[in-house]
Amino acid sequence: MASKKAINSVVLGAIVAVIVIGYVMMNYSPSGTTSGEEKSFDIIAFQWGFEPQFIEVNKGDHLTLNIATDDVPHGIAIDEYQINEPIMVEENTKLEFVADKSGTFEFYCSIPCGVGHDQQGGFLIVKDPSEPEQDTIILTSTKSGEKIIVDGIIDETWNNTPEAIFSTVYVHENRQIIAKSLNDGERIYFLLRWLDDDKNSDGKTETDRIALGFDISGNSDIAMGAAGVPHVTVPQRTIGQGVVDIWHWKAFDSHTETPNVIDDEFAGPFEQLKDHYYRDDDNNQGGENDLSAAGIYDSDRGQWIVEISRLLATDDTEVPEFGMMDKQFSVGSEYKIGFALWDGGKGETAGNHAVTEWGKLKVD
Ligand SMILES: [Ca+2]
Ligand SMILES: [Ca+2]
Ligand SMILES: [Ca+2]
Ligand SMILES: [Ca+2]
Ligand SMILES: [Cu+2]
Repeated sequence: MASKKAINSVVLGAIVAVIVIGYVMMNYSPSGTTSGEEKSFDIIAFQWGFEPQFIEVNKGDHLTLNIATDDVPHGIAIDEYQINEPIMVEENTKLEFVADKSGTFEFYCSIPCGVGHDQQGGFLIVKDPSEPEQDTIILTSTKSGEKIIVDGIIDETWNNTPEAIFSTVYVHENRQIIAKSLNDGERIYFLLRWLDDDKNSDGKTETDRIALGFDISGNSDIAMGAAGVPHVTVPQRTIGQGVVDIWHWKAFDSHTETPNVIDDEFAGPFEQLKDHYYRDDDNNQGGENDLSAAGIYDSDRGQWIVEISRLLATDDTEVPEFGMMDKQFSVGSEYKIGFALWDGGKGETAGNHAVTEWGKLKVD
């Protein structure tokens, strides 16, 4: 049922894309003036999410949202657009409005519908074509013969390694992750630092965490894609229709009650993730945990310092139905890299976290 819907929306999306492209071509003018396009989306609300979860349009577009529920009554609210409408069983809720404000706006369920209600949300992303796109952040993994010890202590070699700063853009904005990378032709190393004023690593609060994501399918919507994904039915690591390798470090792991843990994970498309969430150590569906990591909290500066390492190439290259499981790296190539960050002291867990856009990892 659900996959049929997904297919229908893909087909519909393709038809819409053809129409839109045709429309754009017919109306193309060198001056770049647009009066906004007609864009229509079919959205399914369910316990507890919306599909699709990310709707991306341009400022000035005339939007039609056709929304239906798959189970119980829900609502849809977008505060910044003063929208709040019920979605009743076997009825179509039709919303028409002009996307006249640019930015990323959360939409959420406005009718209590069960335990996952608070997590039921998505994002309307309104781009302003006249604003220049933000430059892609490039992190270069420098070739080095020096040995790096993965212990959370900054080795001498790191001091001579260039850094790249990734800023979070969704849910919690402008948190900065200072990243460096080295490789020795066999292993890749990352040094990650970020400011955080409390060390949440004793299991008494939600835990501090960081995750790296590497786009595998090439079409993952947003780095880690994940902002606001309902946790109850779907772990937070969805990435639209994409497939992502995820390296997920936790200051404290509540499953094993151990500090300083990294999971070697994998996330597939939204509809499939429910059944195929892969986590090496407690839900093994094949594959090895190929990651090593260590984090130390620097209380003088109020920052986390985490070192992570993995072989450039692992043995986990295939899982049935999904293809590649671990992203494979080789010297001389470029990859999409993104980050997610949780501050446990602020109660952040599951989909409540900060994510960056995709940046680029260049392995030299
Ligand atoms: Ca070290
Ligand atoms: Ca914290
Ligand atoms: Ca692996
Ligand atoms: Ca993996
Ligand atoms: Cu709901």
